[in-house]
Amino acid sequence: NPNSTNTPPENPNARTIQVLDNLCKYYDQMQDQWRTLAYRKGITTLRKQPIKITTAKQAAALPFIGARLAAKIEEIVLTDRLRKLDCTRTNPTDQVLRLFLGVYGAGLAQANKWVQAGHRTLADLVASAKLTESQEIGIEHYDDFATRIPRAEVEQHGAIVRNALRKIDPAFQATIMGSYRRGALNSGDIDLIITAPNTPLSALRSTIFHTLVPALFASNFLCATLASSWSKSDTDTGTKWHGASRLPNSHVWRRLDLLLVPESEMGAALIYFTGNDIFNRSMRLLASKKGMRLNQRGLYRDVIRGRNRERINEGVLVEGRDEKKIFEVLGVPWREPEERIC
Ligand code: DCP
Ligand code: MG
Ligand code: MN
Repeated sequence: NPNSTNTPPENPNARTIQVLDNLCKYYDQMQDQWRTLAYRKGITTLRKQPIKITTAKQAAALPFIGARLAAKIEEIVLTDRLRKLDCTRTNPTDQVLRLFLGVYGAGLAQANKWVQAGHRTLADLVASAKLTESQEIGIEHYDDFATRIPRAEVEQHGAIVRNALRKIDPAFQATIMGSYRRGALNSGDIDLIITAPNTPLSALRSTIFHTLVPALFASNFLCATLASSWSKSDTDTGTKWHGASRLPNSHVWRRLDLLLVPESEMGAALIYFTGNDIFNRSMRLLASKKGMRLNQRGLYRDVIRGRNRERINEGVLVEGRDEKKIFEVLGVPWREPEERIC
């Protein structure tokens, strides 16, 4: 979580932020996006304060801090803890749900089903739940995938992919994205964009899925495919590969995500894959308020929406190639990747 890495201990509200960040992480694990967003915004506000905020009244006067969050801030200052956090740590159903949500590919619906079916441990799932192959791998390497990856190791994984690519076609480029591009000291996974000049998606797809991925399996760098949009059909436009990789001499499996991007869509893909997810959501919302649409392929104008903001047409592509230009057209001042933490 970017919040935890960004608050120096000398910040007057460091302890309050630390405790709130733990609650925020809990909501994030529970996939409660609404509360996660609210807490991230409140934490960002608190981090900017030059003095220690000690009372609920003081806190409630600040932007993005409502009455309930303000009360929690006062509670932390007074008691050095948060009862809500203590509860979430001891509630057994929550604990099991969080455990199951940590399995690769398991969403809230799946995790809830497992809880409803009476499963309480990963061993229960292995013994008696019907699992997909990816879920089996997710359980087998549960601890590996839950461990943050140091920045230097993210770079090593990136370098191995780059070296393999260079041997296949020197024109291909791999760029490390996600939390790494935002400057994080450690990452949950390794996110790579792969592109090549003047190369249509179909050619990118065939090089990556036909040559690169098999070569990296053969060298024992890749250890598993968890999700892949590769299919034999040439009309298929899938662009992602999710799996696991490991460094030579290491037994720890890391999550690796590849995204294939034609040059003409690089700008939009850079924005999407840099994140963070909340920043992306706010950019998309802004686009839709301006009659535009932003997705991982481009920024579109003349988008017509119905009563409930549902989209009626595709819109006309304005910009896909240039990251800075997309900010400009949207009327958003440029933000360095390090500043895209909401
Ligand atoms: N993304 C998004 N919405 C999602 C998932 C991802 O917008 N539901 C985008 C923003 C993310 C980027 O893709 O920053 C990479 O996704 P990750 O899940 O790998 O997240 P991060 O790299 O940001 O964090 P972590 O260090 O946990 O991997
Ligand atoms: Mg990531
Ligand atoms: Mn990822």
